[in-house]
Amino acid sequence: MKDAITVSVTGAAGQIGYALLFRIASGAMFGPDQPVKLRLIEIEPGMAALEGVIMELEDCAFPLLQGVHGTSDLEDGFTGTNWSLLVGSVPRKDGMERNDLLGINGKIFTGQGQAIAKAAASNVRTLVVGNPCNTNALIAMSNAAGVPAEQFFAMTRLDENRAKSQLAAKAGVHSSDVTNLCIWGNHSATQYPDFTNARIKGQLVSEVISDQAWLQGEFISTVQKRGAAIIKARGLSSAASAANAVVDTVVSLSNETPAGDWHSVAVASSGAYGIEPGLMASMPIRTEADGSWSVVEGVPVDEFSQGKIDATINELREEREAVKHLIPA
Ligand code: NAX
Repeated sequence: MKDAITVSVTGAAGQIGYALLFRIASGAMFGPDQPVKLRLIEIEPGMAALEGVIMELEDCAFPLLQGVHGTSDLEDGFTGTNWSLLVGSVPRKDGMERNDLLGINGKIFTGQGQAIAKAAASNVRTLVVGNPCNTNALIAMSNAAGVPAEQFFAMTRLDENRAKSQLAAKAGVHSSDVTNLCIWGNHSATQYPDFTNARIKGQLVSEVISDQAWLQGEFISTVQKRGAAIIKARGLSSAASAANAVVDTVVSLSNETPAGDWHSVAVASSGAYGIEPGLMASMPIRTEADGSWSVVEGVPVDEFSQGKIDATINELREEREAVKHLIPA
């Protein structure tokens, strides 16, 4: 039997938590022979609901689940963790400006970054889901003294999956036939789903879908606004698909990327593609068999794409400016 992987999840009693924890415990994230331990973190008002979630996890009698611990104490929650999944944050309310949200949620991620640095395993990887996830990840990373920047990520995989399914529907193929789909920049309405390099059954999308106006217009806006469309239809924000994207992200960061392909996740830029170093920006990423990752080099960026990338990177710069008081020099 392998040693268990410890996974900490914040906001564990929330919607995404409820769709995510059971998949981690069932083996969907780390495979059918990898035991896991869960450390679930909530704020005090969420602790009663978390007790219920823990009872349900126990009632599943999952063969791979070696322990569940619920807490509202950050250091306790991140003790010995190998993967910290930062899902919890405060939702945007009526009348709240974007900068208010950045400030309120930003403060959560300073404390979490510090606690991860203090309590987690040295190999801990952190994936931020709670919005605005790129900038929250930047704050957590900047406050986690001693934890290497390459161990922090923010999630754009839901956007990648949404883009793949839109292209597949247009081309009349299965979503698994769509590869090389990169989301550039911020997980927000400025994100750029790059159709110019995406492939359908190995062929460039433009060779399969001739409707350039759709690609440059409706395709991009459908992906950018999909979250809002789900809120409108369901009355609640996407949760099961978000949880699925968390599973996909961790799987892709833990296993070798198929030859020639890439996956999307926001990482701390080291200057590739002219993206300002330090910003947490989504890019095309490759993972090696040993779990190390790198930015895929040489992906062509045409004039149209560059304009879209500039806009989303600019938004990330503005977000960083709004929270600069939370980022230690
Ligand atoms: P919920 O409101 O259902 O759950 C959030 C949970 O977090 C609550 O139980 C709350 O008590 C807890 N929480 C709040 N502050 C906390 C803190 N400081 N420490 C620990 N727990 C805390 O939201 P849910 O639908 O689960 O969404 C969670 C986050 O994911 C939101 O910020 C949401 O915007 C974001 N999303 C990000 C996506 C992405 O692709 N990156 C897509 C889905 C989702 O919109």
